[in-house]
Amino acid sequence: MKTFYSPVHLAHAPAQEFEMGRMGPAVEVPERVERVRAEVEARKLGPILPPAEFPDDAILRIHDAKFVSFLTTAHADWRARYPKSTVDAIPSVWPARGLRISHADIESRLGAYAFDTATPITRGTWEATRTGANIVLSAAQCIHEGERAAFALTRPPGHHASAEMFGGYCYLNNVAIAAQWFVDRGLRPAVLDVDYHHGNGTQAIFYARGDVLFVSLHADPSFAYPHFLGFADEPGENAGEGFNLNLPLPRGTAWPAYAEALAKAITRLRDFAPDVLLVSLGLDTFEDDPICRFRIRREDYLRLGETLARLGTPTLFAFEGGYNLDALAEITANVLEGFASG
Ligand code: Q9C
Ligand code: ZN
Repeated sequence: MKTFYSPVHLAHAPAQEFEMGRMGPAVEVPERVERVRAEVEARKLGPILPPAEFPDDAILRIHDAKFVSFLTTAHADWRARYPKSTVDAIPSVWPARGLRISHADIESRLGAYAFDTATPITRGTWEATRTGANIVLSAAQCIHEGERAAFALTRPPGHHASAEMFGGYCYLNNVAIAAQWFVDRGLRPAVLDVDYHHGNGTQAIFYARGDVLFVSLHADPSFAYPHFLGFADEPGENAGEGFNLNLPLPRGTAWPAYAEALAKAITRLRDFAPDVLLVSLGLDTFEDDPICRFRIRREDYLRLGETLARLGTPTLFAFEGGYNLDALAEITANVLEGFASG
């Protein structure tokens, strides 16, 4: 399977994130993708290719134009506002209930567009994010041209970003952009999100639509990030009713229970019969992930890949979360290898 990759992601390297009441070390770091790239090479899983350039239109089919323009200048605006600051842009005030949304200055724009404090905007964030969209669209194009599968090795990740919100280490929703690109070519895509965290951005983008199915396996938001979306009672609305399926799981979930939920997801996917499957491939379900609480083991990721292959649908894998740097490359490659052999 082809892997699409660009070193431009290295430009997005936040040092710190604000969480648990303090500034702490960032976990969404460049080494994640560098390690996976090396493993794809070492295990000879296929060629590693640079992305093609795609115009902004594909992004603007999903994201609000003012939001995109905010992202392109946010870091420069932050520098202009705080010339002596040496830290990345992080919001510190939000238009919560009773307050008014304003986009007047960089502080109001950060508050209006962000939903957490863990997603800093650095000097290179936009460049890396924009290239990420090219990567996922290159993978989409290669599937459209007849490949059985492709791997978009992107960072920053995307599934927490909605039409006009960034957060959860995500700025643009890569998978949603690719799904819309397929819709615009007359295809019916489904998204399966296996990241530990609920893909609130992807769900929100397609919630009222029946032309894109969203299915997600994730830690129950009653104890896990993103806390405010991803519960079982979110079926979709209007034309989208019945086209959103959340399968929240308890802390400590290991492969047997995970495989049961996966079987439910697969049943729904089969019933929808998509032309193309987009997998939000988060690897933070791993037993030793530093910020998550599932117990999926190294060899289980081979089973995950094999199970997805049995659907027999052209499949785009888009890299999302996963933070154990010592295991990330192996478990990511296990999914791809399991798929290729399944
Ligand atoms: N104490 C992705 O995996 N903070 N984003 C979690 C846990 C933010 C995760 C708090 C996690 C974002 C793509
Ligand atoms: Zn995650």
